[in-house]
Amino acid sequence: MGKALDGVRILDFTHVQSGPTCTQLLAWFGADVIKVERAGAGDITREQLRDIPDVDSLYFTMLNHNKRSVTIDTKHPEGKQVLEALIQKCDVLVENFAPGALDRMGFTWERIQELNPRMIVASVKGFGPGPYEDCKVYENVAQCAGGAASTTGFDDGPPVVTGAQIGDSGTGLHLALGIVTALYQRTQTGRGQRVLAAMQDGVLNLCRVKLRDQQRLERTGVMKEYPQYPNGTFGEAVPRAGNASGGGQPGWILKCKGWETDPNAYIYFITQAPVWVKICNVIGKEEWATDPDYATPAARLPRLKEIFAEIERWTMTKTKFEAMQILNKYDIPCGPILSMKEIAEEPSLRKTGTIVEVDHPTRGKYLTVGNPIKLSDSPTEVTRSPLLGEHTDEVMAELGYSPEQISALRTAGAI
Ligand code: CAO
Repeated sequence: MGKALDGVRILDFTHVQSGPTCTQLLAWFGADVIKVERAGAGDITREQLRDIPDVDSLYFTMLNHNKRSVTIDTKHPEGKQVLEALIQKCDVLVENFAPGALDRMGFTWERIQELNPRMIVASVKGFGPGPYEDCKVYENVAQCAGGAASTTGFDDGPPVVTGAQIGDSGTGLHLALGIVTALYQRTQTGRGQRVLAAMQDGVLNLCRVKLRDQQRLERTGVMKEYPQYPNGTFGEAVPRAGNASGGGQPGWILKCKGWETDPNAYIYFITQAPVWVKICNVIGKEEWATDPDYATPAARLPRLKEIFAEIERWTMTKTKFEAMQILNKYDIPCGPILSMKEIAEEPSLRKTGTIVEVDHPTRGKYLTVGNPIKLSDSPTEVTRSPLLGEHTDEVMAELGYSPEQISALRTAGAI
């Protein structure tokens, strides 16, 4: 069966996490992704957080599946010529260098246009145009600058970053969408274009509801679904909401049986309005179904702390999975707090290809997260990440270089 992006060639100049997650997705959809790395070293993540000496780290292997690796010194005059040939042959150049690095290599937008007017040039940068545009940025900087950290955590604690890599992998996703959109537009215009996904913008896009709340706060001075209501105070900016969820359907994380020793014996419990009567019955508080202090969502908002404490008395008598089973029977929205160990061992995730076991020549077998986006006509097969420079000769031959020319370029240090 063919793949959605069959025939699309990507010149992959990405490194670390944000860019590689983007090109990995495109590779899973069938694009031929040619990753350009520096000879001898390669993507810095190959050697970061290694768990086996001299073997590509999980950090690298889990972000670079289904790609080919070529090593080119892009600052070497003859290396630049190879790169020019690649630019002429590819559809998309993806990069996430520090600002200005591509220009310093001599590959400005104008130069790339000269070489290939159909080329789409897609970049991740930390910030868009503005006071910080020249800054280097990593994941947590983006989380802080995009509004996630100031709104995450508890009211009485410092700002907190989240384990979900919304700055890196989140921006990679945004960039991938920009690229396929530009490819689609090119089918009509015949022209390439630049695609920019700034990490601050990507994080802010994911924090959209918090900008909503900023404006609500400015208008009303209070947000009744936040844990600060009714006892705490609100300041000028959206506060950290702990584990609270939306206004109509308040939620919180509650202890389950075993919480004293298991750090993940918890459940997320949502007091969804349509099932309020069922919740009252399950936890043995039938009288709350008709008591005017509890019967309506508005009446419950100032009492959420007390209500969740009562529900927790019930959840603490069950394991998170027992509670799930009972609550799901009544369509009460809830979710167990799953540890990474539990997720890694979950058979249903293996079955759907969301967790995949991959074999690697020097590492052996390891687990990875497969393609989270499933296309019915473009199934994903996850193949291992390339060794450094594994495909240099193959790609050079495709560009028309003879074995003698390849060998001369190698001797010159260009590849
Ligand atoms: N041959 C020769 N030189 C190469 C090369 C190759 N194949 N590949 C890269 N280089 C050079 C670049 O040209 C650059 O040189 P100059 O500084 O002389 O122009 C140099 O390697 C380093 O590139 P860099 O500045 O991008 O790398 P860094 O490790 O210093 O910074 C990072 C890393 C991530 C902070 C920076 O790339 C960045 O801000 N990127 C944009 C935002 C981003 O994607 N951040 C997320 C990273 S994931 O957490």
